[in-house]
Amino acid sequence: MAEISALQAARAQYQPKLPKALQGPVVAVEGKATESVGNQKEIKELFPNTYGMPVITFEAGNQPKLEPFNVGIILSGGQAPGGHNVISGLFDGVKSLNPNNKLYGFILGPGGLVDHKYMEITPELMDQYRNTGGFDIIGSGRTKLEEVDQFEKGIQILRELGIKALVIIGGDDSNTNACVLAEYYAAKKYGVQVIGCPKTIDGDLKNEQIETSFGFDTACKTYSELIGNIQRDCNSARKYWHFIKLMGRSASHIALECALQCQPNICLISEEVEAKAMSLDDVVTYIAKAVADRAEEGNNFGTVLIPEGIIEFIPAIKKLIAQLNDILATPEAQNLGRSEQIDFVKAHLTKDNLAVFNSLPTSVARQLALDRDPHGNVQVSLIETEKLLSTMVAAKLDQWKKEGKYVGKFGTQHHFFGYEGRCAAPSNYDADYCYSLGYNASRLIANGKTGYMSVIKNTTKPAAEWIAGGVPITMMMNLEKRNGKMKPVIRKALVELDGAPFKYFASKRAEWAKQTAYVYPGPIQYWGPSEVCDQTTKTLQLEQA
Ligand code: FBP
Repeated sequence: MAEISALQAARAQYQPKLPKALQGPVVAVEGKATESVGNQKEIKELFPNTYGMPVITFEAGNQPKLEPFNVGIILSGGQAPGGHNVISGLFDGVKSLNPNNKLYGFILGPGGLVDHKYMEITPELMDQYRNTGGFDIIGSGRTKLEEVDQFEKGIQILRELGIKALVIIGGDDSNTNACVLAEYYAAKKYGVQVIGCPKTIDGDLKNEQIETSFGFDTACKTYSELIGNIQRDCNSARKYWHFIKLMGRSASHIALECALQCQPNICLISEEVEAKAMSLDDVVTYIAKAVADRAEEGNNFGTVLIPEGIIEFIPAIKKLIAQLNDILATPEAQNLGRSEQIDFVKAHLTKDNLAVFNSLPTSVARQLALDRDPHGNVQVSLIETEKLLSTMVAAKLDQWKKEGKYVGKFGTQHHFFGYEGRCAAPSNYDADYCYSLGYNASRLIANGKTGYMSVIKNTTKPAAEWIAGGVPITMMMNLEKRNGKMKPVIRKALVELDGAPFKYFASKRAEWAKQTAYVYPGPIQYWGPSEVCDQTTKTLQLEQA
């Protein structure tokens, strides 16, 4: 066995908490028939076997005796703290139904199902990963499961291994694919159930039924510790403006939560930039003004939090990306080499979009025009927005200086926090939440459900009061344009500008910009007073208040 740290050894002994209802046998209580959040007619036609199913809540009851069965699990997409606990919860849940049940992990994401790469998760293996961060027990990947050929290859191995149900742990795109797979296997009467689990540090897989995606809590606490440390340094040396880009491909939930925890001088919120139709110059002016205002008071230092997806929310750039996506989806574009693709793209852009394209620094323009992930998303984590913005702010301040305005000194440091937080050891919240999600998935399987996502609600209360159940994935769907075509997808939850977390931030930000009101959250604690160890995110607290 690999050598482990003293903390990891102690943490391995932690027994995650379960909702009371899951602590014994359960019955599934069914609610009313459901509708999708949008495009009801189209989604119903696309998912005739899995549309309209009721929301399920588990209550204490009698679990009928089941024959032994096997389950498969897949980790899909970006890492998020707590993934191993979803697996341990599922493992323990499946074994509690019958000790002869087996759990198989497909290796390196959905590709493992298609390529028949798998391993059995034994009790010894499982014990090495309890309460640890990372997805390394079986690895993750971004292969998109959407072709009939992939589904058919999948059923071959599922049958060979006697797998009755497959659990897919993923974000909005991966759970959309889970639903498509559930529908296909139901339509073909293959007898294999598919269950999803809400994962993503981005926090954008949430809705009325899902309070939060797992990993958001730990990732935000990890970034907030780092931001707090930077703020102490910043307030000690008083000579730098720190530009800190934070992960979160589209939504700004991570940036907002870190702002609520750390009280930086500035935090940009992409959704607000879009709503106010701000240009890149407007964003730069907003930051430069705060820098100049602080300089007036002799404070030539500060912190700026930047959500990584911001570039896509600037309306002119958003329009450009939408056209780039359509152009890149054409067969002609796909057959070209990278440099030819840029010329092709430029030749097909409208005049307005071409002007925006040409106004961007070459590296940013290339990034927007070329690399997409397998789901067709721009890879915003590769765009150095923190440097782009600080360079533009410096230029704006120089211009104001020439016009006679006092702007002080502007020294900068740049940071990007993303990968630092995705594999952190799960906080108590994520450890318990994830274990419960996995355990709960075993109960959805035992109750014969397919096309459902495992959900745990009421999580601002003590774990015993958490509510366990399932939500039909079709309920969260609408049609959106992807890779040039309208596709059924789970609707992404962006920051709501009339929601409590943003409203609280908006009420405080002017004060935080001017004064130095930093908060230093410190590292995640696993043992100690409950108010230190067991707090949920500020976002969730404000949303549930
Ligand atoms: P998921 O949506 O798959 O959970 O991933 C989210 C994320 O961590 C984003 O925050 C980030 O933009 C992206 O993954 C980075 O992807 P990669 O790991 O492929 O570099």
